[in-house]
Amino acid sequence: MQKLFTCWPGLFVIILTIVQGGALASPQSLRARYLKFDLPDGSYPIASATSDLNGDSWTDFVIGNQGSEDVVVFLNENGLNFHPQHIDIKLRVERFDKERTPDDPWRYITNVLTSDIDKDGDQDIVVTAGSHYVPDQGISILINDGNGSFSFNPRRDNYFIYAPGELESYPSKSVATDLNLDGYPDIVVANSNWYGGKVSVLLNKGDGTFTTDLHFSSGAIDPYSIAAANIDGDRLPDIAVGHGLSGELSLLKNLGNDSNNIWRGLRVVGSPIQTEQFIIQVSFKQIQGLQHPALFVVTPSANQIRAYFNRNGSYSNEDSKSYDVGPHPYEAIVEDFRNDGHIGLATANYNLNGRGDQLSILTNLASLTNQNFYTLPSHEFGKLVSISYGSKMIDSSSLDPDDKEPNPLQAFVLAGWENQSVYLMYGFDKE
Ligand SMILES: [Ca+2]
Ligand SMILES: [Ca+2]
Ligand SMILES: [Ca+2]
Ligand SMILES: [Ca+2]
Repeated sequence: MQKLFTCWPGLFVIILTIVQGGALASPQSLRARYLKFDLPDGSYPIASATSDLNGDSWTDFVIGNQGSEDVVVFLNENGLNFHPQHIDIKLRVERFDKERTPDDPWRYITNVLTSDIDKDGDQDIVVTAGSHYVPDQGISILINDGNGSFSFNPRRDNYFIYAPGELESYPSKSVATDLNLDGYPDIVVANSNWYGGKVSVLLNKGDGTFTTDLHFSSGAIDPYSIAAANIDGDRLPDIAVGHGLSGELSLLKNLGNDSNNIWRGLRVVGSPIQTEQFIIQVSFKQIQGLQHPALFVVTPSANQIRAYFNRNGSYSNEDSKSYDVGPHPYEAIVEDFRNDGHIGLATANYNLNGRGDQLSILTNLASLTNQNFYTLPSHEFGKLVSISYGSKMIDSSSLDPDDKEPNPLQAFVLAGWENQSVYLMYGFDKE
């Protein structure tokens, strides 16, 4: 069981120097409040997702623990209390009928996402897990019983990925999207691999189970991150893949169904874009005034996020823009944080060389205005690796009215890998 700490008055103020590039107007370091949830030793939270899991309109959140190979669902009670439920997805004992010894290699959870897999109206959880060293890698499905409790059967609800000819690959990120337009979300998995490049597709059979034997070229070496959106206006969702080792960004067109209604697969289109950086996350977002979604690419070592804009179904370096977001962004959220029609960008900045973990929020990408940094106190060297967003997450009615931000219910979930804690940051100062 976690302990819940309420940290008030929260964060102290640090004045940062203006980030390099000078494109942004006076970024500020301001104060936010946060709640901290300590996880058991050895958890190493690596991934997060937000969704209303029990239909009460309050945003709940999910944490995937890399070390302990379990998922923690935090149900949100009226924005005031968060009730953790641990779901163990360990496989080796079940699958090999033997006890795990301390020397046995673990699978590592790499990603969690929510999607209504069985189309019953409740958001389910898709867990991606694996490592270079074990054969048990792939996808675990946690089905929501409707009130935020999840059933998981290690024998029935695990799907293993063995891309043919792929040595030492492991699934790093996944995305859920309905590839064959049958109404059921399918899953596309990036298989990180320094010697090859494959994505695997799990087609949803419609009953919450999947076919697993579909693998496609990702277009470059080491597919690490993945996102889905329709980039060419043909109704079919397509796939973007960000590569780690090769730093290339590729697009996979969804070929749709044939005349017998059999899905035809994914095919790389065009040449990959070379970023020369490890691409840790890709995500699509439809932006006002643009016909097709923009593609946002996170490269931690570049200290920035790059957006690629779609022209006639393709993306290029020439039609892209960089946003300075502070040191070492590890994951980003692109969202209309103020519900005012303006898309913003928030990043979890990984504490590198003792510079402090930060949440960076830029509330208006178009005008490059209102950029603020919220830095965790120096004793919270969490190494933030994941960020998620909830628009109705915290009841901050007790805050000083002078401090209230435009959207007082919003909060960000930040996973602190190193100190095995999760932070909910909220209550952002007015600009
Ligand atoms: Ca809820
Ligand atoms: Ca469901
Ligand atoms: Ca489908
Ligand atoms: Ca398409």
